[in-house]
Amino acid sequence: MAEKKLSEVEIIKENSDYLRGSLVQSLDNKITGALYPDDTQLIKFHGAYQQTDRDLESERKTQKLEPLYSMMIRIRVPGGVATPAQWLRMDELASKYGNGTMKLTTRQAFQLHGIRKRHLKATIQGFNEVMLDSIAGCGDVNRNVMCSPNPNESKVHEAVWDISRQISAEFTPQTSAYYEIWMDGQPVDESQPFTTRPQDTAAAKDAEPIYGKTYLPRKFKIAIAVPPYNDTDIFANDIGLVAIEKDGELEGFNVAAGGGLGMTFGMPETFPRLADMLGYVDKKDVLKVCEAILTTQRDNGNRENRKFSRLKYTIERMGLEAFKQEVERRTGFAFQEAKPYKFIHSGDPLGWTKTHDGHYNLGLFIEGGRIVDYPDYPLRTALRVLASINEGDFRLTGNQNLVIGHISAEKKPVVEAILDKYGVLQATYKQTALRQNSIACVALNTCSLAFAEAERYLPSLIDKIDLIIRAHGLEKDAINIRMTGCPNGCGRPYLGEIAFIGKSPGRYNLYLGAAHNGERMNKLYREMLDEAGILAELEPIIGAYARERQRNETFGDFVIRQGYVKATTHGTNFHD
Ligand code: SRM
Ligand code: SF4
Repeated sequence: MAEKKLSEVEIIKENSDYLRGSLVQSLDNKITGALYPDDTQLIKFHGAYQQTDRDLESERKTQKLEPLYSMMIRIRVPGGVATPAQWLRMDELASKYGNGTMKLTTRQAFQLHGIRKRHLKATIQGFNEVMLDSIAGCGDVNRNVMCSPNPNESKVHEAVWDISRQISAEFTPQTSAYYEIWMDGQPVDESQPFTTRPQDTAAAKDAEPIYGKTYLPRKFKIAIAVPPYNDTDIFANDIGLVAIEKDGELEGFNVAAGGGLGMTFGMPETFPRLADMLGYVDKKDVLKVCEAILTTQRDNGNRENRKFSRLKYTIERMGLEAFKQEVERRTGFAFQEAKPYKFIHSGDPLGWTKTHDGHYNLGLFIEGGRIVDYPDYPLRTALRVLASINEGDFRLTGNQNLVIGHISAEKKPVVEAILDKYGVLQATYKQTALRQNSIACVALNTCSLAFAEAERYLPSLIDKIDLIIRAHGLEKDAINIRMTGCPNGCGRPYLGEIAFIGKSPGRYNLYLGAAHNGERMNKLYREMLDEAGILAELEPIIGAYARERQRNETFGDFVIRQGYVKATTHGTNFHD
């Protein structure tokens, strides 16, 4: 039988000497703003992407200049909790080296855009000083581990946050390349148990006991949610963990595997897919189970064609039962039957909530996750001022929002006064529930894969949809609405009750009918709509929803009951 041909990225990883490649030379090369081609793959494992400013593409071409290269860097925040000092540092770096904005991502991480190659090292050193890192921000490894961003809401939330950081530490690459290249070999503060640090014993140096030399076949994602909120959209992940509690304490997890959302237009053999439930495990076994799933994917995932490398395709190929048995063989124990749980919503609770230890959390709506000073709304300044009083912490949510967490009763009025002064509270409270439940991926001008706008366009489209929503008295009805600039799924559009996926500039496919709680994907309703087409299609459906919905019926359920679309019951029938 002919030997299978490995994909190019596999060869690059194999030859990279544990992710070093020629990155040092690439960074030193002053003739171009770009990296050498192989290094553009390797730098992802260090958390960065080489990008170009797509707005300037034709202008630069006319001027016979190379594209305006810059780097995006993704900074991991396991479980999403950042300190005020970390927030202030990110804010500072955004101005000093970036484009003056921060992006809160759909996976509870920070992104900085527009960093010149020559400033990348200083940027990385800058956030490392405050115990943040970007290793495994991107690349064929386990990514930022998500969990409910309210650790102090209950004891269960606290325990879950702790486990998310343990999982993150367990699957952080061990190579010392990151520290060698960016930190001149300096380890970070070892007193911090959950931050990454190089393995300093000779034996451990550059061995990757979990990943091996070529890491995983593709990216890998883990998220945890605490019912009734599925605010991390766990079913979109390679591993989704549902926290199960007993008498107010965390008992264990229902474990789901094989979620992933990317697909390619015109290739129906690619499809978004939600994770399948494997069963329940006690909390003491959860790391072992995660490792068994991850290594099963490591050893069985497709390394020839990256379009089919994600765990979802491995499971489809192996069959769910065979996959489950292989995971059980690796752990040495069987899954128990999944325990009952109920998700009601995949959005974030906004406004004030009280924590189990007598403090307060404040959920803020951040449109598109972008922290920037708008001409009439100094959001970034407000959050900088707030961080400087050094109270509580800054929690990034999986819906691109922000929770100001763990505020004492004494400081609550101070926090409120600052946010009120800059209009941040009003910017959360005045919105329709539809807008509060919106997500848009970055798309243009930095994402090289975007076919259409998303983050820069969705707000103005929602202005128009809001008119319809208000006309029908639906301003308090939470409907998940999501937009991405391509079908890769970064804004988890397949889990939007209403979703737009960019096909070409100004044209979108419209998808309807996902479950409000993230347990069912949507389905294609109309193709290639421009704005007028979108509004014309949505107006009658929203009107019908206002008039004809049943008690407590969500928009996603309504459009299926009324036959606008068929329910998607599995990734394999998404395209039907
Ligand atoms: Fe993503 C690639 C942005 C969450 C699926 N994603 C990209 C790149 C790096 C484009 C590229 O490869 O050149 C985007 C960078 C744009 C930019 O300029 O910043 C990008 N993805 C994002 C973020 C920033 C979107 C956002 O607006 O928040 C999110 C960063 C998350 C993080 O902090 O780690 C982001 N991406 C997601 C999610 C949602 C999630 O994980 O919950 C998905 C769908 C879930 C999944 O993985 O299946 C997602 N991104 C993809 C894919 C398709 C993967 C696939 O299996 O087909 C790509 C393309 C690829 O990997 O080939 C991609
Ligand atoms: Fe880019 Fe597509 Fe991801 Fe949007 S969904 S950030 S356009 S890759």
